[in-house]
Amino acid sequence: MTQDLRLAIAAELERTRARTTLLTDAVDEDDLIRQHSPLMSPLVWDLAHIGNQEELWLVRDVGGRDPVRRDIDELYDAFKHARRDRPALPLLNPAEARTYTATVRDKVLDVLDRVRFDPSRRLVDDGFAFGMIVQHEQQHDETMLATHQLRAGTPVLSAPPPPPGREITGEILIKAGKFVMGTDTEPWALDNERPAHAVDVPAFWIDAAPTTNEQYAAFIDAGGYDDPRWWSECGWAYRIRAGLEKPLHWLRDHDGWHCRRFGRVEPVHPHEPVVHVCYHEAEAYAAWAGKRLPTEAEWEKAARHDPATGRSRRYPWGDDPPEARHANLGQRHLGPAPVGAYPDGASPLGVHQLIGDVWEWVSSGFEPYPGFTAFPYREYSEVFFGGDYRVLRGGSFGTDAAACRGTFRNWDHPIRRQIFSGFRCARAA
Ligand code: AVJ
Ligand code: FE
Repeated sequence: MTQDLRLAIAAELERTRARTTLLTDAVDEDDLIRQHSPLMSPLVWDLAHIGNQEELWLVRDVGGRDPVRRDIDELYDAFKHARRDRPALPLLNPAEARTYTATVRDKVLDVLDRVRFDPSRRLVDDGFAFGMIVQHEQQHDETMLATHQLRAGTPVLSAPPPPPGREITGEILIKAGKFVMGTDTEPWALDNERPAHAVDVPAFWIDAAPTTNEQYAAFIDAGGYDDPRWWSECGWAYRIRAGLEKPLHWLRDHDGWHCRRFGRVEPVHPHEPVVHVCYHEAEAYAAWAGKRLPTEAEWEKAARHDPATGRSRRYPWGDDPPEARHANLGQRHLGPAPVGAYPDGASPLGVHQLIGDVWEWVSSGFEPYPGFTAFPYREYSEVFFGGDYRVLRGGSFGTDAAACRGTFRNWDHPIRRQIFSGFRCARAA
């Protein structure tokens, strides 16, 4: 058992590092050091930060070993320097950052060989600290993928196109009643997903698929960006201040909408979920459509509640981990798949693509569940509760399966749209 866990962790660490290497070896030195947007870190900061978090938790804390580079902790502490200020720091250069992360990894593999997964030590029980660090690296890989999307210049990433879609329309009724939200049993679930607790959710309708580009373009064509009726007060103020008039990366051409994707310009695919919209745009679209965004509890009930058994599943399709047939995850494709591309990933009631493709904005702010305790550090979740954040659910095409499940909670400022964010609508029944 213990040996299986060790092997599974080693495989996850290696698979994840291959993705980090792909994202950082794809560009030249100058592109690693440069800041592609004030919203993002230089890629070389993410790289060394990945190594530094791994050192802090797995080498020093779990392993009880001496520091590799205590002198750089401050540079790679995300709370000490805002993203826009990071290029001016005396960062490790690309070669140093690669050597540092590799040195840390060697030590971690040694720690992993010797560690006892002692159930009375919560940090290592079930390999939690290793799972947390795998997820941390995958989260930064998704952030680096968003940096690649913002980067100018010739394309460096490629991937096969997603599978074809099929028509999925309409709404699914989710009946009133209690369901279990959050988890006590998912071994690598992070603190904000815990504890499991019953929530009584009134009946509601939820869209069977995420909002598509075609639907979103109809909102633009109907003057949705010019009518404050559809926008919240602060959403409208932001729409004016930032001059929003279409999703980020869209371009209007003589023959319709195009978008820039990882350095290539492509026609906007009508049946793919819209991506790169902020919360305010999602909210305005929903109001224009006569609907609203789902609450976080509604989203999770649609994704996990099995009406036949009353149980909450790990994923919409059941308890099995994601396979390629279930969901568009893990950067296998460089964009969302058209709706209907993953019938095997639908929920028991027929809600499609809750997992993968695009992160889905929900109407809830980022708050702790009843009984929350910060673990293992306050800075992962707790310091963000009660702030100006909205929750996003379900993961995107750029989210790895290790950092995505029915209970996983992401959050960001409601104005952010450089992330792979879309939405689906709901309404009261
Ligand atoms: C959970 C995605 C909001 O990237 O800011 C990475 C994850 N926390 N390093 C982020 C995270 C610390 C976090 N999000
Ligand atoms: Fe981080």
